[in-house]
Amino acid sequence: MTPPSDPTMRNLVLVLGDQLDANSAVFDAFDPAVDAVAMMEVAEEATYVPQHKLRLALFFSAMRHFRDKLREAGRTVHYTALDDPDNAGSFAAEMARLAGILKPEALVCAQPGDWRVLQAIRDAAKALGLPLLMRVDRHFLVGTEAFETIAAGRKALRMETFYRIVRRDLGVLMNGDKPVGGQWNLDKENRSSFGKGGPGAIPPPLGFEPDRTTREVLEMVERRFPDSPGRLERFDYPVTAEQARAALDDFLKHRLEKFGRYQDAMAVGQPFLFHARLSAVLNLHLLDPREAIDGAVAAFEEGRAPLNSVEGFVRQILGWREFIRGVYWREMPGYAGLNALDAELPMPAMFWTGETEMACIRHSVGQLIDHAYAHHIQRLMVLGLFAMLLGVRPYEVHRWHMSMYADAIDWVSLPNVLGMSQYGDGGIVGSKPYAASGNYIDKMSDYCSQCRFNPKKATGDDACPVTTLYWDFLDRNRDRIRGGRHMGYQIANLDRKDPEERREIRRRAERLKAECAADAYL
Ligand code: FAD
Ligand code: DLZ
Repeated sequence: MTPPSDPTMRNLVLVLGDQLDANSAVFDAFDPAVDAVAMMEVAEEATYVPQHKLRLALFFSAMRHFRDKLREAGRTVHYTALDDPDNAGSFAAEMARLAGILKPEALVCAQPGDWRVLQAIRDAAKALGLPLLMRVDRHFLVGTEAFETIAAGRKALRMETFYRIVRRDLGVLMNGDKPVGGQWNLDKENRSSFGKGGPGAIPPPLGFEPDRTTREVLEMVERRFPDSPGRLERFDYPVTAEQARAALDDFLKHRLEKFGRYQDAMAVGQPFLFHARLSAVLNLHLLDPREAIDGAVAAFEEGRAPLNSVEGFVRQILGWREFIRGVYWREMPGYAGLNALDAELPMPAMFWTGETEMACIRHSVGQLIDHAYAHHIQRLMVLGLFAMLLGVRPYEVHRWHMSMYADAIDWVSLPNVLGMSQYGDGGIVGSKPYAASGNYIDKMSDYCSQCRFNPKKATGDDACPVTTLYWDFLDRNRDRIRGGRHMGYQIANLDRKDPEERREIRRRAERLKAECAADAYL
C-alpha cells in the first residue's frame, strides 16, 4: 500500500524479518507521535537463494504477526506485503520508495544478521542522503565488540575458552568462580545412542495450527514460489513470541531431561528426538536466549533435569550460538570465500531430492523436505560430512543450507557450514575437520540397518560411500590436516592399509565423485 506522506516524521525504524523483538534497541525512545516502523516483504530476500517453502512461510507469517502486535501497541507500521502492486522488490528499492513518500529525517535499524544486508542498507541510506542510526542487536548476550575483546591477542579462539569466559562473566551455572558440578563441560555424557530398542515414544515439539494470517501466507508462498524446495503440509512452527515461549516451556517440560544424553543420537522417522526445535524462533528473535537459558537452569535447580542436559543446552546457546555469531562478524566479508581444502565439486542433486540408496542421506533430506529441520548431528555428521568427504565447494554447501533450513540466517549458517562442517576456514571455528567413516553413523543411528551399503567396507559394490570417501579424504588431505587434533591417529590407520586397497579406495572414490558431479544441479 502507498502510505500517505507525513510532514512530521522524525525516524523511520526498519525492522527486518529476523528482528521480531518488541524489546529491540530500535524502539528505544520511540515516539509514536513522530516515529514510524517500516517492515518490508521483498522478493529479493526470498529469491537470492532458492528457499524452502516452509522457511518463506515462517518469515512472512512471523513478520505479519509482529506487525499486528506493533499496531496493537499503538505504533504506526508501514508494511509492504509481497503481493502489494507497488512493492519495489528489494530492501534498497523499498527504502527509497518509502523515504520518498514519508520523508523521514533519519533511518533507524538494528544490526542485521547478514553482512550483505548490512551493506545494502548502508548503501541505500547513503544514496538517499539520510542519516542511518545503526543500533546494537541486544538479542545476543555477547556484543561484537565484547567478542573482539575476548578474541584479540589469541592465536586461535576456541568455543570452549569463549564459553568459560562468558559463563563466568554472566554467572550462569556457577558456584562462585567454579562451574556447578565441578566440570565446565559434560560433553562426554552427551553421546549415547538408542540401541536396538530405538528411542521409544518421545513427545514431539509443540505444534501450532496455522491461523488466518498464516493460512494466507501459506497460500501466497505456494502460489508465488511453486518451484521452491520443500513442502508446506506440516507447517506448525511458532510464529509469535507467545507461541515461541510455549514451545520453550514444552521442551523444558517434556524433552530437556533426556536432551543431554541423546544429543548426538539419530533414529529413522524421528526428526526431533529430544531436541528443542527452537533455533528458528531464536533466530527470528521471537524468543530471547536468556529466557531459554534461565528456563533450563531453573529446571536443574528444581531437580527436573540433570546437569548433563542443562549444561549441554546452555553450552549450545550461550557457547556455540554466541561464538558462531562472534566469528561471523569478526571474519566477514573474507570468510565467505575461504576454501582451505580446495574443494571444487558442485552440490549433488541428492541433497535436494533425497533420492539415493544411502539411507542416512535419504532420511535426513526427507525430513528436511517435510520440516525444514535436521538436528545437529544430522547436519554435521551425515549431510555436512558427506559433502566434505566428496569435496563440495564450501560456499555452495552453505547456499544449499540456506535453501533448506528454517533456521538458517547468514551469520549462523556460514560459520557452522563453511567452518565447522566443511573445514573451509582451515581451523577458525574448529581445530580439525569432522571426518568420520560410515561406522560413526552406524554407531549413532539405525540408518545403516536399512541401507544396502555396509559401513564397515571401503571397497566393493556394497561398500558404504561414506567409508570409501573417508579414507580417500584422509589420503587426499593428509598434508593439510596432519597437525589437527586426533588427525595423526586417523592418518596412521590409513597408512596401515594395504597399498592395493588404498588404490581401490581411490578408484572407487573417483567414481563416486564423478557420479555425484554429473548429477549436480542448482
Ligand atoms: P538443539 O539441539 O535443541 O540445541 C539448542 C539450541 O542451541 C538451538 O536451538 C540453537 O539455537 C543453539 N545451537 C546449538 N548449536 C549451535 C551452533 N553450532 N550454532 C548456533 N546455535 C547453536 N543453527 C542455526 O540456528 N541456524 C543454522 O543455520 C545452523 N546451521 C548449522 C549448520 C551445520 C552444518 C551445523 C553442524 C550446525 C548448524 N546449526 C545451525 C546449529 C545446530 O545444528 C542447530 O541450531 C540445531 O540443530 C537446531 O535445532 P534445535 O533448536 O532443536 O537445537
Ligand atoms: C529470509 C527472509 C525472507 C525470505 N524474506 C524477508 C523479507 O521479505 N523481509 C525481511 O525483512 N527479511 C526477510 N528475510 C530475512 C532476510 O533475508 C535476512 O536474513 C535478514 O534481513 C538479515 O537480518
